[in-house]
Amino acid sequence: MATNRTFTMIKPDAVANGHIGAILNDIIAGGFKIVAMKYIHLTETSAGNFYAVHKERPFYGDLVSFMTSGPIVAAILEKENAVEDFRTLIGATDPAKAAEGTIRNKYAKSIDANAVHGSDSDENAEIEGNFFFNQFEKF
Ligand code: RTP
Ligand code: MG
Repeated sequence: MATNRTFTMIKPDAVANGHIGAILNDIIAGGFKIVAMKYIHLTETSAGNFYAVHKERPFYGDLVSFMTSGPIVAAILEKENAVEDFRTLIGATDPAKAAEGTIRNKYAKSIDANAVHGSDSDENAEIEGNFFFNQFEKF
C-alpha cells in the first residue's frame, strides 16, 4: 500500500477541553508522521471557504460558527493508507456511534463538537492541506 497524506484539525471543543496533547499522542501512536502543523483561530470567511462543500447542508451555519468559536490545531499527516486509516482512528462523525477507543469516542461530546476533522479522500486531503500550508511549511 502506498504512503500518502491526510489532513486533520483538532476542533475548538477538544482544544478548549485540554485534549490537544492526548489526541496528538493517539495520532502518533497510530503510526502517523506529522508533515505540517499550526495553531490558529479561523475567521468566519476562512471557515466558510473551507466548508464550502457543505454550504447547502442544514448544519452549515452551525458548523462555521462552531469552527470559529476558538483556536484549532491544523495538521497534515503521512502514513500508508492515511485517509482511510485516519478515519478509522477518529471514529464515526457522531461520537455516540464512534467505536470504543477511537478519538471521537474518547474526546468528543456531540455531532457538532466532535473533536477532530479527517479528510474523506486523497483529493480532498491535498486540497485541504494546501488551504492551510504552503510549500515551506511541509516537512
Ligand atoms: P469531518 O469532515 O469533520 O471529519 O467529519 P465527517 O467527514 O465525519 O462529516 P461531514 O459530513 O464532512 O460533516 C462535517 C461536520 O459537520 C458536522 N455535521 N453535523 N448535524 C448533522 O447532521 C451534522 N452532520 C455533520 C459534524 O461536526 C461534521 O464533523
Ligand atoms: Mg467530512
